[in-house]
Amino acid sequence: GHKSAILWFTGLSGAGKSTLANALEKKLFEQGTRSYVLDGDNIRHGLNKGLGFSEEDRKENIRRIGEVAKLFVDAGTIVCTAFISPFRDDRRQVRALVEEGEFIEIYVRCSLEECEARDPKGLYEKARAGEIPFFTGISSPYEEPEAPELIIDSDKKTVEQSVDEIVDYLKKRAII
Ligand code: GGZ
Repeated sequence: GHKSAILWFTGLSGAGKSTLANALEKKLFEQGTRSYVLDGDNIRHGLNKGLGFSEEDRKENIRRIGEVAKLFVDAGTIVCTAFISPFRDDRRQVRALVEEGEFIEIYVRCSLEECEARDPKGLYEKARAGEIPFFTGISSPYEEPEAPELIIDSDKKTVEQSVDEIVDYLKKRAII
């Protein structure tokens, strides 16, 4: 058995949130623990279709994701969420939706320089050219977590090492 929890990945575009969340889901599955990943692919194209990237829309994006994540916790599952979630206050509000210890904030830390160098979708280049307004890190803020449960330096560790670190944490906290 396992406890339910929200593993809330936060960080810049290109920091590796989705990659880590999906690799973690796979690792947990291999160990016999079912989890589920919420990310842009299944949320921004569905439930939150129509929301953009203004401060107001991001706030609403995160609020809805928080409510959905809470439902997963109610259902007894582990849910991994992979969204930039740039505002401290929005993350704090999600934390407050669940019991103490059920919200695990994982800061996927990566310098803007490295994210820009990776630029897997060419979005930073477009943002620099002024083609994408309100781009996080360029023309919209990212508020770093002040007291995340975990910090993963994705520019210094492999995906495998990072996943192992998260799994160790979950064991230490008796979630899995
Ligand atoms: C940041 C943007 C923007 C702007 C489109 N700013 O690397 P990606 O492509 O796949 O991930 C980014 C994703 C961010 O959506 P989130 O729902 O995680 O953002 S938030 O939590 O702030 O609501 C990026 C793409 O969408 N994208 N425009 N202006 N990222």
